[in-house]
Amino acid sequence: MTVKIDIARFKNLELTAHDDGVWVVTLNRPNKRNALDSHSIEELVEFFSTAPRAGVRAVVLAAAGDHFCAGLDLVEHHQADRSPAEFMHLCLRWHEAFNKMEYGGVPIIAALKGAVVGGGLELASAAHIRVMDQTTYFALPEGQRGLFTGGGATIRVTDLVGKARMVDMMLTGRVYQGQEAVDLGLAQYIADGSSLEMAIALARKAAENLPLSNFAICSGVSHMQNMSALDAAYAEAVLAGVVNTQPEARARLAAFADKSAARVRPNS
Ligand code: 1HE
Repeated sequence: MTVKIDIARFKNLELTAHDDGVWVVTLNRPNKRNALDSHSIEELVEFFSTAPRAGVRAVVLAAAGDHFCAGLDLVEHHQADRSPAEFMHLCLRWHEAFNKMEYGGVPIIAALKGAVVGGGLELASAAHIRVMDQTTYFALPEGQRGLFTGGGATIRVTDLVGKARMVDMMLTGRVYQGQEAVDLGLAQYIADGSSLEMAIALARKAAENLPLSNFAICSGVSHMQNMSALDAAYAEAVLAGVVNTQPEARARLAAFADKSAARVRPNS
């Protein structure tokens, strides 16, 4: 069953669908440096809950303006004067959105620029591939603001950079940028020019894969990381049983067998 995404319902996200099934989802509050207010989070939940059933082949997560995302909307948070329970429930909505991204089975490529900080880094780290440009920098300024991460940084950013670097980033507000950020794993690619262009090219490449293969890649790896090695091996075998016998793969296997398919070669 394919559901339809009603683009007109989205205000803080701008959605553009391309013919090849690649959707560009743009955070669209540049005047607020794309800070995530509660409405933006609800739109992320809505889009990423629906995308896996709407024929979306890959997503580029982009941003309007010079900065990817400034994290939690601190002004809304200040004005709302939330209770502990209210903020806990808000954080659970962030987790709902970011888990839908990480476990939804649709490849998400983040096109980063400028500030990727606080909850903005939590959002970026829920994508499957991160592309930065020369202006991009990463930080977790929560500690300096009297706050703590609430959108999954303790899990996903720690996964990317390791516990010691994560704690250092939070304690000291350390900023990472340039090639060092790639070397640490905060991004997988650094573009000389536009990160958006590179992200779209990567999304197009991913979108050429069969959707069921991408589903397995973009949900299975994350689920298996949460399991014991024994259970992960079992789940991998079951998933491979489904994916590797899909009828849609027959033509690709036939092309390999008759030598018409491209071979894997080193980069020239
Ligand atoms: C914002 C926000 C925001 C900008 N919430 N409104 N995140 C932070 O601690 C990052 C806070 N922001 C910054 O450090 C800077 O704004 C930036 C480095 C991102 C950009 O600097 P700049 O000089 O380009 O912009 P600006 O002048 O600081 O801000 C421009 C406007 O964006 C201004 O609004 P205006 O109406 O006065 O024009 C700012 O108020 C607004 N703005 N950032 C609200 N974050 C689930 S827990 C997650 C925990 C967190 O994410 S804590 C947040 C960490």
